[in-house]
Amino acid sequence: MLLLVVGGFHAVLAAFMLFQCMTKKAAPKYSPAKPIPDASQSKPATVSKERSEDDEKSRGGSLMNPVLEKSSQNAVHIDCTHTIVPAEIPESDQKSILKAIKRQKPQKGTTVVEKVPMIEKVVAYGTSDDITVVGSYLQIRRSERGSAEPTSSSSVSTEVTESLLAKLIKNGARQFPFQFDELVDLLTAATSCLAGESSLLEVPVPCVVYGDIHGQYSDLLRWFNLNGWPHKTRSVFLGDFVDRGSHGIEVVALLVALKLAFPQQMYICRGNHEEESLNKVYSFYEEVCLRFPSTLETVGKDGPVMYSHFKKLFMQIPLAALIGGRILSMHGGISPKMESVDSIRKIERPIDDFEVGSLACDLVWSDPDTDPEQTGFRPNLDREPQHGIGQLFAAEAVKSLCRRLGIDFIIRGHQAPLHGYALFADGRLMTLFSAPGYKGSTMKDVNMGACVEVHEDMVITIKQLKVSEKFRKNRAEDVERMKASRKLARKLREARDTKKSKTDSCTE
Ligand SMILES: [Mn+2]
Repeated sequence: MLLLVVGGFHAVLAAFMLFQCMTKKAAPKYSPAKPIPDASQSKPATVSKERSEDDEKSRGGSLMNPVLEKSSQNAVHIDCTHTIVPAEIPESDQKSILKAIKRQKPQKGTTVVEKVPMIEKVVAYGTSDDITVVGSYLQIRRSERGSAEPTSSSSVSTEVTESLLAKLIKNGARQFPFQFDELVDLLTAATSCLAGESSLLEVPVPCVVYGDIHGQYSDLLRWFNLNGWPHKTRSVFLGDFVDRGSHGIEVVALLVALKLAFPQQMYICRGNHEEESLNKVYSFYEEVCLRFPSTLETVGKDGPVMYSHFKKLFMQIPLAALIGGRILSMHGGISPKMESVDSIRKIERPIDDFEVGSLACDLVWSDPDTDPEQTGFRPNLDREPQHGIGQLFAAEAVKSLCRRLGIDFIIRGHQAPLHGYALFADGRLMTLFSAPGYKGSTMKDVNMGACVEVHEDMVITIKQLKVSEKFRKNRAEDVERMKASRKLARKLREARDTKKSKTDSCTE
C-alpha cells in the first residue's frame, strides 16, 4: 500500500507550529556540502500558441488540492528560512571538489530498494538576493583575466574538462568568460559520454532530484551548496536547463563538466527545452549568439556554430530515470505508449525534434489532467491547441501505470507550482520545479524552488528555497536586460546583413 503522505495546508500549518514550538533550538542549520546522512512552456508550432507557466498554477496539482488533503497527515514542515543558502561556493567545498576530480571515489548506493517511498518532511530555506546577472562577464574579464586564461585547444579533452570544471568552480556564481574551443571540447566530450548511456538511467539511492533550472545559474549553485556537490551527493536533473533565465550556457556547462568528472554521481534527463525549435523561440539560441558574436575575426567560431554543439549534446540526453527501482522520473510525464520500463530503455537516440505522438515526446511534454471527470489520456491541447503535444494524463492513469510498471512514485518537472512542488493522483505523482523566484511579483505569488532528497531507506525530504520580492525583482530585471541585449544584437546583425547584401549586389 502506498504510504506517501503529505500535509494539506491546514494540517501542515498545525504540524509546523507544533514542531516550531517543540524544536525551536533544534532547527537544522545550513551546513555546506553536507552529504545526505540518513511549468513550463508550450510548443511553439506558431509563436502565438505560446502559453506560459504562469497560467498553470493549478495544473500539476497543488498543496491546496482537496484531493490531497484526504491523504495528508504526517509530513512535518520546518521553517528554516532564517538560514540563508549562499550562491557563492564556500572555499572548503571548492577545495574538496577539486581534490575529488583527481581522486575518483565511488559513493555507495542501492539500485533496487525494497521499501516504499514516504515523504517525511518539508524544509524551507532562505536565500540572499544575489543572482548571476547578465554582463558580470565583463567585470570578470577585467578583474580575473589572469586566473581565467583560455586553455590551449590542443590539450586532450579530459584535461580541458577538468581544468574548465576547476575554473567554473573558482569563478563561482558570476558569468563565465568561456573560450570558444574549450567549451566546444567540453560539449563534444559530454555528447559522447551521454550517448553511451541508456535512455532510461538506473539511479541508486541516496540521491537528490531536481526539476527545471531554466538558466538560473546562481540557484543551481545554491542547490549544490545546500545538498552537497556531486562528488559527494548523487544528483538527478529532470531537464529544462536553458531558456527563460539568462545563464543557460553556464548551467549546461557546469552540469556536463560535473557529469564527465563524476559520471556515476550525475544523472541528466532531457526536457522539452533541450530542443532547437524551442531555443529559437525562447532565449537560449540568442543567448549563445550574444556570447559568441559573429565578427570578421570569429568566422566559424560564432554563436550559430556554438549552438550546433549544444544541439548535438541535447540530442543525446537520456529521457528518464528509475530511482532505487521504485521512483520513475522524467521531465513531462507518462504516456499510453509506456507498456513497461523497457519501452523507455528501447528509445533510440540521438533525437532531434520531438515527434508528436512518440513516447519520447510524451515523456518531455505531458502534464497531469486536473479535470476530475477525465480518465486515461488525451492529447495535450493546453500546450499546442491545434493537434496537441504530449498527453494530459488523469490521476487514474498514473495509478494504473504505477501498478503495471511495478513502481510507487513518479517525479516530473515541466510546471512551476507555487511551493516548488505539488502532488497529484493521491500523492503518486509529484511536480518538481527547482528555479525559485521564476515568476510572480509579491510574496503571495513568487514561486519557491524545491528539490527532493531520497534517502537510502526511500524516506523523502523535500527542500524548498524561498526567495524575497527583491530577489524576484533582480531576476525579472536580469531577464529584461538579456532581452534588451538580444534585441540590440539582432538589430546590429540585421544592419550588417543589409549592408552586406548591398555590397554583394554592387559587386555582382
Ligand atoms: Mn518543460
